Order: sequence, then C-alpha cells, then structure tokens
Amino acid sequence: MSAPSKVRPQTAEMPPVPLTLEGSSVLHQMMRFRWAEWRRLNPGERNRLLNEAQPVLQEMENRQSGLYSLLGHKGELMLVHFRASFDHLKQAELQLARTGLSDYLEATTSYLSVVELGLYDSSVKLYQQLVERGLQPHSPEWNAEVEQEMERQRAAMRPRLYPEVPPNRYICFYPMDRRRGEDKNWYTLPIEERQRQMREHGMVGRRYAGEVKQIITGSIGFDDWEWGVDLFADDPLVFKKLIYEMRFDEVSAVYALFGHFYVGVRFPAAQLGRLLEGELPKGNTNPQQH
Ligand code: 76R
Repeated sequence: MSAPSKVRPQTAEMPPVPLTLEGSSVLHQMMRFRWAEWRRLNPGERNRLLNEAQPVLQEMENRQSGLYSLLGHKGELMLVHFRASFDHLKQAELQLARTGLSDYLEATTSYLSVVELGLYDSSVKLYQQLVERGLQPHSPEWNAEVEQEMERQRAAMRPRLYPEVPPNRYICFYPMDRRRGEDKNWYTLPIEERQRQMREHGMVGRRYAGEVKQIITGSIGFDDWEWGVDLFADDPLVFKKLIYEMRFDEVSAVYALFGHFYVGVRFPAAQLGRLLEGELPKGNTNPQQH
C-alpha cells in the first residue's frame, strides 16, 4: 500500500456530533378508554359524542394524524400526529381535549419528538474535507460550509423529513436510548466508529425496504428517551423479524436500551363508532382512499 499523500484528519480535530436534519414535529398520545362509563350512556348520548368527535378526528387525519387501536393493557387508542411545529401539535391536543369524547379518554402516556435523519456518512466526509482545508470547527467559514451542505440534503430529503402517515395496517412504536455506561458508552466512541456501526445498521434495515417503513424521531431535550422508533407494516411479524435481526447489530447489541413497545392496528376516524361498538374495522385503513 502506498502511503497516503495526506494524513487523514484525526477524530480529535472533528466535532463529535453528527449532523442531523429535522422535519415534522411528532406527538404520540396513548389513551385508555373508559368502557364502563361509556356503556352507561344511552345510545343517543353516545351518538352525540361520536358525531361531535368524528369530524374533528377526520380533519386531524387530513393534517397527518393516524389513529390506531392498541393491543393489550397499555391503552385502547394511540394517536400519532405529524405536524409542522410544536404549536400545531399543541393545537391538535387542544382540539381533541375540547370534545366531549375526551371525557372518556384517559392519557396513559405520550411521546414528543421530531423526525430526525442522522447524517453520519456526510458528516464525517464533510468534517474531514473542512479540516483538511484548514478550517476551524465552528468558525464562520466552517459554519457556512456546513449550512450549505445541510441545505442541499434538506432539499433532497424533503419527503422523508415531512412524511405522511404510512397507509400500513400495523404500527410498532418504542422509545430507545444509546447506552452511557462506565464501560460501554456510545457518546464517547469516535465519530468514525459510530459511523461504521450506523452504516452496518442501515444495511440490515435496507433489506426490509418494501416490507416495513421506519420513521426515526429524535427526542433528546423533548422526552424521557433519546429516540422514538415507529415501524409500519402490513404484517406484524415483520416487526419481530426486523427487530430480532437488529438485536445482533453491534449498535443494538452493545449500545441500545429500549422502553415499552406499543403495537396497534390502524383504523379510519370514520370507523370510530364501529370500534366503540366492539368491532375492529377491517380492510382499507388509508383514509385518503375512502
Ligand atoms: O435514514 C436512513 O435510512 C439512513 C440509515 C439509517 C439511520 C441514520 C437507518 C436505517 N437508521 C438510522 C438511524 Mn434505523 N432503526 C432503529 C431501529 O430495535 C433496534 O435494535 C433499533 C430500532 C430500527 C428497527 C430501525 C430500522 N435508527 C437510527 C437511529 C438514530 C441513531 C443515531 O443517530 O445515533 C436509531 C435510534 C435507529 C433505530 N433503520 C434504518 C431501520 C431501517 C429499517 C432502516 C433502513 C431504511 C431504509 O433504507 O429504507
């Protein structure tokens, strides 16, 4: 091997933080349904509450909210809202809260985050080039170069930054952290090593393209875990297979910690009445195609 003409910049000269692009603001609302109280209402009153709530929820669907019927004791309903800002998320929360139906909905938990695309590959490449050109991290020249690159990426990634609720019947949501132990600590690894592990992670994920859609949201500073993972598929077994396979990725095996898992079935707001009569709506779950 011939000696490289230039010595590659060392990790110590590069910022440790990968560049990220942020898109939609996202709120997950998990709710229990007060079945006993609901059953005590007379049919007319139940209808009145449904007729009031349904248009509100349908409008939310048009603004990119998905309604899911959750399995198990963690809640009956999960609403997933994708919006342009935290203000718009808050507006959605308030709109729901002022319906009469919300008296029968009890929040069990929620999760606040923003769509995040981690750009490890471009970050390391760009940082190396800028260090080689003698630029100081965070100097005005450095920042201008970074901003130019981010602008390019932002334009290319627009559809992924502002996704629509995927039409798939099933959702799997869970929050996660990267480990910060004394011995194994993601945040003390050199950026190139994190880049290598993330690339391996992405390669495993890519084999599931077509079967599963993933939306990674960042929640550092917003909620109790560091990331939210949303997976969407038409066959829930795909969740198990993908997540099992990823447990063997170094980045998951060594550095991933997980919160609770929430699995739900999508249903259109127009079918909420059927759900509350005890029947899971079947078939086409994409409200846009009704
Ligand atoms: O965004 C991209 O497609 C580029 C590659 C990529 C990044 C940067 C990618 C691909 N992910 C990225 C970031 Mn992912 N992902 C998870 C989980 O259960 C587990 O073990 C992990 C949970 C799944 C199932 C999953 C799926 N990913 C991240 C991050 C941010 C970490 C950071 O920046 O430090 C987390 C926490 C995370 C976790 N990922 C993919 C997938 C899939 C299916 C892909 C391929 C997508 C595709 O190419 O279509």
